[in-house]
Amino acid sequence: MIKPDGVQRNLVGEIIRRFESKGYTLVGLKMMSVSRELAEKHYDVHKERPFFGGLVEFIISAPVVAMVWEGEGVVSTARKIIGATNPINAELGTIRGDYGISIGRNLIHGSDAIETAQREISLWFSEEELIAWEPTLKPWLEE
Ligand code: D4T
Repeated sequence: MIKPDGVQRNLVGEIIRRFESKGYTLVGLKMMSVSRELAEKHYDVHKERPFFGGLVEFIISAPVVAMVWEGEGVVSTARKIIGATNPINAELGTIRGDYGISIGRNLIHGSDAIETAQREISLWFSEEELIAWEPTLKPWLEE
């Protein structure tokens, strides 16, 4: 999910480009204003943390772009493409390393495990919004 700072900073195209160029397949995409209820559910694991309130306010403060990407190793590789949670520690070449300076403005959320991805996909998308398609490029990307 491209967070409000990524949208406001006109980085939507750049962020999508990184996943597309790597070879992943886009199967879901929508821009949306996030309800407080969805933001709270999404960050439920952090509800006892001191930054929870501010994080929820931030996520609902402007539109986000929710995406579902598919392909070999996508969850773990996406974490590498995204970079460390705190952009100050994120390697250059990652999204957060190249475009961020502050943990509360780290541009993008990525699911941290397959089970989390499954939970988050069903939270953010209905089944009809997910498109199963066969990219003609596939044999050139995966053996
Ligand atoms: P997300 O979940 O947004 O992909 O980030 P990470 O998986 O990399 O990091 P996280 O779950 O630990 O943190 C969730 C979210 O909270 C913000 N945050 C985090 C913050 O504002 N202050 C903090 O001290 C921490 C730890 C940033 C990401």
